[in-house]
Amino acid sequence: MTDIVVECRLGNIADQPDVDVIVNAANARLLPGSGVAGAIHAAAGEGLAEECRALAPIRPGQAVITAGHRLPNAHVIHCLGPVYGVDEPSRPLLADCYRNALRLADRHGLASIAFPAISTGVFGYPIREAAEVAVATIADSLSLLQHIFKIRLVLFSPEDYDVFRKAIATGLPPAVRGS
Ligand code: AR6
Repeated sequence: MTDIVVECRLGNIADQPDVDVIVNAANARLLPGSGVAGAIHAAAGEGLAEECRALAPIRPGQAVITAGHRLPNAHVIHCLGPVYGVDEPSRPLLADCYRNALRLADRHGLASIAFPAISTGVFGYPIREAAEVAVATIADSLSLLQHIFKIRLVLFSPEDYDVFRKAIATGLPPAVRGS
């Protein structure tokens, strides 16, 4: 295990130029869509949707990797989060997204990764529960990672940022917490 930092940022997932890979809160068919997926595909250009076509469909909890195309990041990892109240049990499916994305990035030798709050928009997952699952899954995954040294959680609203910041403060040891 490297010395890993887990940090929280308020901002746009498609504007994280200093990380190797950003995570997309995708739909099963890996089409552009709205929210995170819309922002990532708009910034990446049509080449991303073309590359995605061969990898779709994906299942809830699954993660697949593509190039970043016109994004400043080398790669995008696409995760399908659970639709809250529909894809059950939702907690392990959401945890699978974070675990599988971290393992996939690490297997590709990537050093830094940024996640949005998967499933908490169109898919309706309550933000507090989602933050707890994200942080607990990251905490459980840390000892397995060989290459990743920076894990960033990117939140779109000050309220969501606050929720994730508190989840990090209670769910991770001080040595791992970034600013
Ligand atoms: N950067 C960071 N976070 C964002 C951004 C952004 N640019 N835009 C929205 N969020 P969502 P889901 C926040 O709906 O719930 C799409 O149509 C947002 O406030 O993007 O997993 C796909 O095609 C929320 O907290 O993802 C799928 O059909 C969180 O990111 C479906 O929505 C996730 O919101 C996926 O739904």
